[in-house]
Amino acid sequence: MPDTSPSPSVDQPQPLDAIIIGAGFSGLYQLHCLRDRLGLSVQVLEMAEGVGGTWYWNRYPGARCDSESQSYQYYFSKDLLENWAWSERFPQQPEIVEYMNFVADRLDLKRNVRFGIRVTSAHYDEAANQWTVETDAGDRYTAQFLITGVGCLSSANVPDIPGLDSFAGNWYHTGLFPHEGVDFSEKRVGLVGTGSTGIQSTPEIAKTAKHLTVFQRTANYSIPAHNTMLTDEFKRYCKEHHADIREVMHTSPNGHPFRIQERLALDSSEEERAVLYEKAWAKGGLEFRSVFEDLLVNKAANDTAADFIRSKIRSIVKNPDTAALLSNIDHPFATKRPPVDDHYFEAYNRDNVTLVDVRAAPIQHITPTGIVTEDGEYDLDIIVFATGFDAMTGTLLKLDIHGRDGLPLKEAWSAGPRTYLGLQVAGFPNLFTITGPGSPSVLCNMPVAIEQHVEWITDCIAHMHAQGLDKVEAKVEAADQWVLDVNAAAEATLLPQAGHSWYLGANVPGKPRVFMPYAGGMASYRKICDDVAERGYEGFTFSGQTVSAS
Ligand code: NA7
Repeated sequence: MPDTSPSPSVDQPQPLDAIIIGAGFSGLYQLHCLRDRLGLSVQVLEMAEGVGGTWYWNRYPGARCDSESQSYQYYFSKDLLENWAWSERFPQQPEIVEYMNFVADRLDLKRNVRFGIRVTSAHYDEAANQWTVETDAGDRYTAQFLITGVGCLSSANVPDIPGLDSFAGNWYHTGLFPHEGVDFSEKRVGLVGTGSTGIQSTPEIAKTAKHLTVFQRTANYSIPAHNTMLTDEFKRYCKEHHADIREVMHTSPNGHPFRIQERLALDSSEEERAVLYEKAWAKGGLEFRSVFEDLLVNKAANDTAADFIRSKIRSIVKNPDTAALLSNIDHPFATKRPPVDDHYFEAYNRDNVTLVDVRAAPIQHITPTGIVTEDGEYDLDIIVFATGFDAMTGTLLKLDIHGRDGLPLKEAWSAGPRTYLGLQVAGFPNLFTITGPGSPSVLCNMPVAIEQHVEWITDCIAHMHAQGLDKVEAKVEAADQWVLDVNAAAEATLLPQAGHSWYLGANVPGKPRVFMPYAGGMASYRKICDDVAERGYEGFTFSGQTVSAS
């Protein structure tokens, strides 16, 4: 629903305490914390016509969250927890947007959000200790603090394929899908991409399309979701056990509501492993990863899970050539974001679905009538690009942020993102980046990562007010060390072995190859942030003075 609440006029006269960019999970909670807990003046600027962030835009067929619904919500408010109940095990996109509206309305947040406005630049003025933000509506806001809540997967990556402009049919990117939906009936549809999104869309599009051709560059693991409607009993359980569920999420490395089993894959016999994997497969969801604790650190352990999934693919897909193509996976399990599906592999048993290997025969160009690979042309009426995002840094860089002395963020990050704790960038005082690169973010169940960041930022600003401080900035040496820590955390896992993953920025031509999220685990990361604060915000400089003990 478009919001019609009053917003400041062009060139808002009084500087605000804070400007927040984005009205998704991050921006809404940050607004609530700063406005309602600290009593600050805050304006949220949001490009969309409603709340929801990533979920506002990602309306593609089959769009559904991979986190279990009871964990995909705010936990800071008993009132919110008690007055909301999810209907399905894995919530669909419309229900998530409904939830975001429920929160925004219950906390009366929309009156401080200006919708339908895009930030075009942000400049820090050292003398005034102020951020000036300009928008595509030609107006300007100033504030002491600038906080980005722009999401990690919000900058659509449309591949630069020659001839796309000439395509006579319609084409769409899943991250910018039309709100009115797309009618695939009687249409020959081409779907490019087999990440989480392509894997969710395939069975849905196949249901109505005349023919669906899936263009696969990299085969992918996927675990069945076994999605289901939630029983009243389960809903009641969730309401009565908030604290227990939160405790599990807060102590697990990925912020999910299940514990990683404390056992090593190779300590079990082949038969024992098979039983455990079967059980986990039957349960479904991301919990599959928790069967053994060493799947992401020991390649031999990982191979056991990878082989199990490959054998499942071969047992599901009837055409042996298609099965071979789908199970020819070139990276260890879960080193790329592991998708969760609703009968993805089964979709290839339909007569109207074909898989095309664009690793062996790459896409060459697009004509008015279809996609041409080295093997020939595929006639299409519609193309859907499920080709992912310029993840983690894409949207931040598009904001055209300039720090001290006009330093563009693009320049500060020319060799890859450099942050301290994923929260701040040296040279950009009073700028906070919620779930920024260098924080666990996409390796964690997002609401858990978001709540932790928002609360840490709120505490930091409260601390500044209490101490009469007006400026906070990450120290260069603290950021340098954190970049090393982020690299070391990734190197301690198998994650960098998926050389083409978006965690590394490898999906966007020309993007520096740097492992961006912090892979040391959410629980450890939370402790690091808490310790930093406890030691007087070690590694940060306040009001030009070094408060740090280091
Ligand atoms: P992903 O995970 O980045 O997947 C994108 C897919 O698109 C992946 O299979 C890519 O192959 C493929 N791709 C990208 N560009 C091309 C070109 N030019 N030609 C052929 N194939 C291409 O994005 P998703 O939207 O699926 O998921 C993003 C996250 O959203 C997901 O992890 C969840 O957290 C939610 P590649 O693997 O690069 O060879």
